Amino acid sequence: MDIQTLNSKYALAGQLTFTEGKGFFPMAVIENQFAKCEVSLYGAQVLSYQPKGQQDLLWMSDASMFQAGKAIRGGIPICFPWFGPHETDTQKPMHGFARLLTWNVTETSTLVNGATQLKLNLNNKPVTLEMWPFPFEAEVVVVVGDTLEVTLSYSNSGNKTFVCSDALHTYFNVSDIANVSIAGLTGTKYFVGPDKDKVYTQTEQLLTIQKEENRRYIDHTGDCIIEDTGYNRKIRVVKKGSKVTVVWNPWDGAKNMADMLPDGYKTMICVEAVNAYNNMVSVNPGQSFSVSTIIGVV
Ligand code: TA6
Repeated sequence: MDIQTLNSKYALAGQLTFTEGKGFFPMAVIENQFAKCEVSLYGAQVLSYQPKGQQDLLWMSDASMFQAGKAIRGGIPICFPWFGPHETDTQKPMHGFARLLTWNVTETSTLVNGATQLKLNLNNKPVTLEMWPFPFEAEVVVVVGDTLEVTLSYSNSGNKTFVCSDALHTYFNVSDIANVSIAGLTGTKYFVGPDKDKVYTQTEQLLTIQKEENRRYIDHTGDCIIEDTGYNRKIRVVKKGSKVTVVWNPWDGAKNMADMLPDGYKTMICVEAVNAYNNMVSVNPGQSFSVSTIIGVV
């Protein structure tokens, strides 16, 4: 659908319009009494969420590519129907295909509390069936209020059970990684990177980042608080329907990434709502599953 048609069907006067974003990707721009937010239809990816009077809560790489077939580096990438590399075929795209396809707008509305809601949808098509042989219907619902709530739901529209993994791979914008600590993970078991065999338990009350971190906290459903003394704020990260939390900062590894500046790691931290590993999601025909992340300044 072109921008003009999107606006004529789904714009909300004074709150939501569609425009052409970077890479010519159609984008919803939402601005209401609470915040400004941009959502790319490519990947159903929230790119920015800036509550009034705040720095953006979300980080976007200055070197991100906005190019069909490549993932956008920043905001909230949607990982589905697998998280990380594909289990048996590493030729298939990292983190699934949901972040590499353009989603359709199905509904926009203003909620009773004044928040703005946008619904996007992606169904199976030949290109998805080639990579993953299951009929599905997926929806992303973005609610922009004094918090940002992003929900990914998917249902099985075929006749065989599928097992998948997912993530809301949120990149948070921070003043400097040296000013950041993360609470809410104490006592939780985690492994590092893909090495599932060595399991550690976090003993520290606060996680600080002083090197590359790629921790996968298992059986973790609670909130995290990201404290940033530079921006003088705490961000609460709430999840629903997610049993794994991933904390990632590539540190020096940013140098080897085509879509991140070498010092890009200094102003970001990923705290992700994930289902994977010992918490894969199994969806029977006709059934559905949802995962949400809710972020806001406390
Ligand atoms: O969620 C952390 C992670 O799985 C890391 O291992 C890291 O590779 C990252 O995601 C980014 O993946 P991407 O495909 O976006 O480069």
